[in-house]
Formats: sequence, C-alpha cells, structure tokens
Amino acid sequence: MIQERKKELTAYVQGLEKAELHIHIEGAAPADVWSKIAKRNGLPSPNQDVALAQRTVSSRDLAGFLGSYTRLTRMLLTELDFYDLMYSYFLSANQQNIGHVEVFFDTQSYRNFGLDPEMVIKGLGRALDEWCQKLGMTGSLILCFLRNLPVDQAYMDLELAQNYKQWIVAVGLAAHETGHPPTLFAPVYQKARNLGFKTVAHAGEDGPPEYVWSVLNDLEVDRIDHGGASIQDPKLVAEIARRKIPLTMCPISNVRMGVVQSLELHPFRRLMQAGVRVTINSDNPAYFGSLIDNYVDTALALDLGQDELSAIARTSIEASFKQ
Ligand code: ES4
Ligand code: ZN
Repeated sequence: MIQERKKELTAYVQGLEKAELHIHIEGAAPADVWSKIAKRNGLPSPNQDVALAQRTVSSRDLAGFLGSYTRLTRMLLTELDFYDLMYSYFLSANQQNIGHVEVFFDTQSYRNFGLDPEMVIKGLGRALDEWCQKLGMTGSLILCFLRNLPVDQAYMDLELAQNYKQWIVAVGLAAHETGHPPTLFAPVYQKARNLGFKTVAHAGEDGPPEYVWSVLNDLEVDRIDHGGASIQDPKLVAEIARRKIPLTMCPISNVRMGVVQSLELHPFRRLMQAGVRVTINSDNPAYFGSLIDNYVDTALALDLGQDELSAIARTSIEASFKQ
C-alpha cells in the first residue's frame, strides 16, 4: 500500500517542473565520481572517506559529516575535477526533470590548501555553461562564505566574484552554525548587495532562532537556507511570512544530521501552513537522497497531496534568482 503510494508520488514529482536551490556541489558527487578523480590525480582510493561520511550520516553527526566532507575535497586538484563534479550533478538533475539549479560552492576550502580559487570557479562555470546548453537547463552558482573561517577571506572571495558575474548570482553562508553567529558577516553582505549580488545564508539548521533573526535583519538576505529553527519562535515565523522570504529546506538532511528527530516531526508543513514560502531541496544528494526522494519522503511523512507538491515545485521556481 505504502509502496504503491510511493510509486505514484514518485511519478507525479518526476513530472513536476522544479528548481533546486540548496545543493552543495561536493555533496552531490557519488563514490564513483570521487574514485575517478582520485585515480586521475594519482591519489589513494577515496572509498574510506566516502564510507566515513556515510557513517556520520547514520550517526546523525553534522560536525563529523562536515569533517569527512572536507577531507574528500582534498582530492580535487584541477579545473577538470570541478568540471566533473558539476557535470555529474547536471546529469542527475536532468534525469529528475529539474529545469533550474542554483549550486553552492566555496573557494576557501581550496584557497587554504594552495589551489587557485579562479580555477575552481572556472571549472564549475564552464561545466554550467556547457551542460545548461546541452540539456536545455538554466543555472547559476552561489558563492558560500564559510562561517567558521576568517571574514577577511570572504572579502577576498567577493572581490574575485565580481569578475565572474556571468555565473555567480549570489553569496551565501555555510558550515557549522553553532558558535558562529551571522553578525560578523553583516558588512561583507552589505558590500555584496551593493555590488548587485543576491544574498542567502544558512540559518536555523543547527543554530537557534536568534541566528535566523540575524540573517533577516543584519544580513538582509533574499532567501534563508534551512530556517527550520524558526518554528520555535512564532513571531519569527510571522515575520518571515510577512516579508515573503523563501526558505530552502532540506528535510532528509535535517533528519540525517540529527537536527530534527524524524521527518514526521519536521517543521516543513507547519511553516507552510503559517504562510511561509517553503521549498524542498536535497542539500547533499550523494548522502541525503535525490531531490525527488526528498519530495516523496516528505510528502509521505507529512501527508502532503499532489496539489501541495505542485505548489511547492512552483514556489521553487518563483523563489529562484532566474531572470
Ligand atoms: C552542509 Cl549539511 C550542511 N550544513 C551546513 N553546511 C554545509 N555544507 C555542506 N553541507
Ligand atoms: Zn546546506
């Protein structure tokens, strides 16, 4: 019975035109892509690191996940490696009938290990141009600052991003929230806005509602990534709804990272009912399931019907930065 319903929902979601707005490029690469890259770079097999990342997922350990995730990024050395990550994600997105993607990346992880940040941008951007054209899709990049690293580096990144506006539409803020409040980044966000970039930030994933208030009021973001902790503060929920700020939620990620107990307890539906513009995304599809898995599992757990799924897909397109 449940299998039957799942099949029906999967076919329905497959048919919906969707945008994916919350996906980290390194978390989209499955084990075989990491193996190919490691082999090409003459590095030892990445299988242990991939397995370790997967273990952190079953133990609901966000800090552990981000640690093994960062270890995997050490395999990336050339422009072609970044191209391959993007191209492999594009094939998967296309198979899921995702017409538009906005992809998170950062340069700090690479810059700090001696790689040329422009090479990172070019590898991702060239793949974006080529595969958007080949597959009839649209897409752009979102440059994430890492909130646990010095703000000076964010300014350096922003300087660089100005030369790649054909690809980079927005700046974002990622990594572990706990102990890293958003306020430090207010001046660099203001500068980004003045330069014509859209802005988004992760908040309310493992961080408290105060961090969500802060990205609204101090960073003045156009969208909030996750935002689940808002449910603890009714005034905050009302304000997000009033300002029509979309949330890019990632339900399976939140359960696997232990910030929500179960999909059944996920605030997605309650936020939707409070009038918040909510979207469904995969975050790191190699570990948390595809975009379609996220739609279907969320629908089953929270009893969302086809009309609601269709409205969520429509919101994802309306909340995108596509011109
Ligand atoms: C992330 Cl799950 C998660 N949370 C915060 N930042 C991230 N970057 C990649 N995955
Ligand atoms: Zn994320």
